[in-house]
Amino acid sequence: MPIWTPILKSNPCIKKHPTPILTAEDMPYESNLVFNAGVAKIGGKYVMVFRNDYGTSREEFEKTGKGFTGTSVGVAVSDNGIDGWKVMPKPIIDYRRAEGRCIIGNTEEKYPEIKRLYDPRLTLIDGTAYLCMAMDTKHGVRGCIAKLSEDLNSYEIISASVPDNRNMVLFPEKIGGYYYRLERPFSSYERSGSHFDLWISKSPDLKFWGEAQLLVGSETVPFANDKIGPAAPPVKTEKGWLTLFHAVDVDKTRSQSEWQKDWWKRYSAGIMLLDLEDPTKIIGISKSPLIAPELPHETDQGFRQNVIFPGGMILEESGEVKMYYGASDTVECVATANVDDLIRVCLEG
Ligand code: BMA
Repeated sequence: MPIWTPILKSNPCIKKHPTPILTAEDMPYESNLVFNAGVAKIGGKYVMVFRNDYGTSREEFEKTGKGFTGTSVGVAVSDNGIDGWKVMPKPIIDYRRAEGRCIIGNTEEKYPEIKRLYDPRLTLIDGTAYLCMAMDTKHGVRGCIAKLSEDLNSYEIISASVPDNRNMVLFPEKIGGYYYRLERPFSSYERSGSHFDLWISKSPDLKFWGEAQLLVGSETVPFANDKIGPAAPPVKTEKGWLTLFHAVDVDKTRSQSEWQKDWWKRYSAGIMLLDLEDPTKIIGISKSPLIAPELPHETDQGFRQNVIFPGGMILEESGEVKMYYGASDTVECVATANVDDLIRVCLEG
């Protein structure tokens, strides 16, 4: 890999689990890459909903340029949120590229334009589990919200944004009578390049969304020179809503043609604290990365390199926070930290 400058390091309060916690080897069905999962605690168990790309490998991709033949969304359950993940025998969604449609997942009647659903985030609201997913359609990328069935076997889409929008996450409860979500539209017409920002909007019923506001502009994040976006659904603390975001910097030492040929982006994660009563107000935001790509499976071994993409965050009663992230678009990992340290990082920058 090229040497990236500046070198980014995770905040010292972060403890990374040394090895990935879920990989293609754990799958009972076709799988090459298991990553970008959403995680929530449901009925005392840890439920992980993950993305699974299949049909090629990095070696084959590099040699022949042959891409993946499908993307599915699967579910795994664990007692402790770290190991012992039991993967459910079938995915809940399965998109086959050759057929151009989902062969599992009952969505086509309502949304005939769907091509692919991926990067699930999971939020429990009043006992119901909701998935937010990126939804590729024939006319652009949409962000959708779906209800996950209690048996974790099926889902029903209840709303979808206009294109282009992605990386939606829901807050786990209503605030002042409204549901809130963080989202990342791709505002590429007025802003050249991919300087995409993080937005917030609200809804009375999870279907109709409005009063959208810019929450964080990508130019204000010192460790992003490209786009940013929401990561895991926020968790409630005494001091405010704690939420991760991803931040992308590109290797500006390389020419545009080199960028197009190779992978030239680096993804790290930051964290911020939002006002409990008015989450459109930022109380504090980290000025340096909270989680940066450092371990071999984060920097060198995967399908992509230097990608940390968090999708799940759980605050335990002990004050430990588990943060789940896809690494290198290849494996799923976890890091932990103490909630007070995370709040301090937001307040001190
Ligand atoms: C984003 C999404 C993610 C992916 C990341 C890094 O734009 O496509 O699914 O993990 O890029 O490749």
